[in-house]
Amino acid sequence: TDKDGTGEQNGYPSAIPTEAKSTFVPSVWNTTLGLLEYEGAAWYLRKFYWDGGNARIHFGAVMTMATVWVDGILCGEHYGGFTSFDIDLPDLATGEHLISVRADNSFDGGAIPAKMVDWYHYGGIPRSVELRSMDGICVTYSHAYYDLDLENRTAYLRFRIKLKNYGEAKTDTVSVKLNGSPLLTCPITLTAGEEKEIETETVTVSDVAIWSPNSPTLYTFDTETSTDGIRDRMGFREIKVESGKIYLNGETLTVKGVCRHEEHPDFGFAFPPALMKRDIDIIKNMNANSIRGSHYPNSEYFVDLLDESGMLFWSEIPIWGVGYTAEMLGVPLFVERAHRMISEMAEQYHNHPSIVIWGIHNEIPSQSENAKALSKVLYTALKKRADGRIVTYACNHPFDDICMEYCDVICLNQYHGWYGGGIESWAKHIEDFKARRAELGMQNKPIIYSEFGAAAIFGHHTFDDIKWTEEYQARLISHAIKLFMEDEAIAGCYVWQYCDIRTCAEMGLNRARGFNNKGLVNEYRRPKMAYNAVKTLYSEN
Ligand code: ADA
Repeated sequence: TDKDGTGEQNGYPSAIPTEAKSTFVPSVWNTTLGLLEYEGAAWYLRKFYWDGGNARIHFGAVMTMATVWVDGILCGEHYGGFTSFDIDLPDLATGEHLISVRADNSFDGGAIPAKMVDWYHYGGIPRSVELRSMDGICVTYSHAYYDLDLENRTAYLRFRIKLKNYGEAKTDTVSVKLNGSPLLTCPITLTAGEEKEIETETVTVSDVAIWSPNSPTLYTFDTETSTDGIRDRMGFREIKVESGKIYLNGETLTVKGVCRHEEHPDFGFAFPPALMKRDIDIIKNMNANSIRGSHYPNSEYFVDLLDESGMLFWSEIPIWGVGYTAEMLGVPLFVERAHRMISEMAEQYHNHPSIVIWGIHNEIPSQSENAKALSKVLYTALKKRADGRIVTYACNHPFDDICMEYCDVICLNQYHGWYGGGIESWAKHIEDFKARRAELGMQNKPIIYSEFGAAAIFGHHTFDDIKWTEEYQARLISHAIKLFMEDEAIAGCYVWQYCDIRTCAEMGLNRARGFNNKGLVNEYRRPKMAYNAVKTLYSEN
């Protein structure tokens, strides 16, 4: 650790200090005994052997600002804790090298997330790091785009492929195979060191198997040059919003969802794969069909599992609004980072069929002009990608929000019966908001309740049905779900939240145990009464 920021002067970029302790990557430092509350910078150093030639280091995620040195030379930096990034090391000599990474989770004036959030600021390297050998023209990504003729089960498929030439000027061919069969080839010429994105021709694929929650068929595709290649997966599905409804593959979709933090008290954000699978099983067992990845891009491994299990996913960036004033939303560094985070997320997760919604922010002061300008920038950037996904944000003050032109579906976070009003105030709120939507002339935008819920301490029961008991939580959530499910204007909901999570000190004393206790299961995945109540309601509707 480097509390006073002297690591660089102390020579950490170029030598493993004698006081260094060994640790494990991927992990967060907070789960190391004695470091639970540590915030700031920490250094990760490791020697590695290299056979010579161009190298690329791929980081799955580093919280939040990463600075990377190799053999004492600064090689690159990256801001943003939940997306992957690469650092190139051209012509790295044969022999032993030292990589040194400073991971810093402190906050500056443009921080995303802000210091004030309702989760824990874990630090470290929570996703894996890989060393790759790069030769000739290499494939950075290959993104599948398609139009679907659902009736005839025909797809019109093309690819946008990003290439980088690690060698001298070269002419080559890039080819794509779908499920092992040749699909297309495309001649390419790149100058020395050139990086470019190409777009292939469109190919007709007949008899496609459609990806859906009940039948999540995935296709594997290989994108190859003569010296490199990547294998990825995709699924053919269509999500669209029309006349106030959401349609998945031509059928009306009712979202039966749950918000989930990718967090566990013993692992933080370095979430174990087997537990990811278990979470999906627990959520499927509840008859839910969708997860909101609140409040940041989840591990790509998790999204792979969602693709395989047919679970629909909402992926968002960590702009958690209560931490920002309207003024802060206009700070150029903040806006630039937000834009970059949206682009990195959309690029990294492009091929995952489970992702049907992009979220641009959560509970920002959306009654302000700065919020409107930010929403416009982020919404437009995602729409320009034309990947067919729904773009939205979660709003907590729907009656004075001025950003709703920049969403495809109106998503509301509401806590009637918990923070304000009684459980019975839900019905009035819903009617009032529908009137507001009509006033705005936005009846063509369906409504989703993207958060609602109540805290319950696991195992806390009383004869009286009062706040903090499992009974009260189950009653409130059931009441709200019943209202949502019988209302034509409402396309579904996401219960806040799947599991109890550790939260940060800034949330103060209204977070019992230092946890947000609104989970349907506790932090060790033990079900509360509300879990079974939601399971019943989600099976009926
Ligand atoms: C907000 C927020 C969540 C959580 C929730 C709550 O809507 O988006 O992250 O903090 O409230 O529990 O109050």
